[in-house]
Amino acid sequence: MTQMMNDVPEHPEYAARLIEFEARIDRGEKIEPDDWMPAKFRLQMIRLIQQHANSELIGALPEGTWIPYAPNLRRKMALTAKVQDEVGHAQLLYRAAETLGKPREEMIEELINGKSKWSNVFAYPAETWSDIAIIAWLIDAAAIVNQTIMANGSYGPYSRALKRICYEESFHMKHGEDMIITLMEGTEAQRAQVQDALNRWYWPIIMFFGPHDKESVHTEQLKRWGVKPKTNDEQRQEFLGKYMPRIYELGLTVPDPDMHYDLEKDEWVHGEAPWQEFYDVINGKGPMSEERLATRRMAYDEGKWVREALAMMERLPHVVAS
Ligand code: FAQ
Repeated sequence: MTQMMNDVPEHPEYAARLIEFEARIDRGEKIEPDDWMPAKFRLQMIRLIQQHANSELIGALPEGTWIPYAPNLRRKMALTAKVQDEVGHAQLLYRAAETLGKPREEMIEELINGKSKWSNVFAYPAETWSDIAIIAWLIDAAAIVNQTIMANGSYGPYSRALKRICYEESFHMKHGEDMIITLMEGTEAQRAQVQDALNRWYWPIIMFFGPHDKESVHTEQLKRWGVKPKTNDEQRQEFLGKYMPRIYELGLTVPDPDMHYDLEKDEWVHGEAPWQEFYDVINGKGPMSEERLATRRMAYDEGKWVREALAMMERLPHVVAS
């Protein structure tokens, strides 16, 4: 399917249609599934939304593993609801990608066969309960910064899915912040555990926003087509501007000797992230990459009978009706 879509020839009146398409984007109009769009736009949107959907699905795993170990019933219920939301986000996003013509089944198969990407942050282990607090606070915060920006993008179904997702992510982030505050108000050992978790998650979160603009492959085109209103570096800056003060206020530090606030530039300056590690991780060589995919594969195999039963019901509508 992907190969076939790559080979789609552009329409003979391509140049004129492209001018009208870009003019619509400049006027702030949304592009809808039945509208004309360049084949490259369609492929970019499928790539982007598919990767995002994969990330929500895989992103449920580090937190899901901790549900049995939550310290009390209130935390357990909140974490269960959050994990359920993340899986729901994946379903919304696969649905948005399907509007562009790629079947969900194909996307799931590409995910479990390691052929498509998912966010770097979920290829790391969640070692302690404080990791769960950092994920819910800072990874959700980073996701909100990114998704609030992308929700203003030009593809209608993706933009609308993101608006809904952002409401739920805001709850998650508040829940994460509450967990962090509770731990920071606790014992010395609890504070040390949070700092240790932040030390391990800091660089993956810095790299969550993607490579620097000068290294980014897709930003220029995505920006031109109104899909990505702000660049990777601009999004990273927005995150640092909002959350570095909060990190310091809570008495935490980051493992980055170059981190400082530049008064002249009026922005936070961070050190160079371990970018080779980033490229290894997004190409399937993260510490938990294999294990995450193995878990998804197992869930896919165990769900086979449900998919088969649903397919059979679709073929026999009178059975459902009776
Ligand atoms: N991880 O040229 P660019 C969440 C890849 S949802 C992995 O800058 P682009 C919710 C990129 O795909 C998290 N790969 O490309 C949650 C490209 O590879 P390709 C996911 C990355 O597309 C919270 C190559 O590097 N969010 O967290 C990453 O503009 C808590 C070159 O990069 C989204 O997907 C990365 N971090 O990428 C769930 C939002 N960054 O395709 C559970 C939508 C870059 O050429 C618990 N996506 N790559 O092989 C975006 O906003 C953008 O795609 C970026 C940048 C920011 C990911």
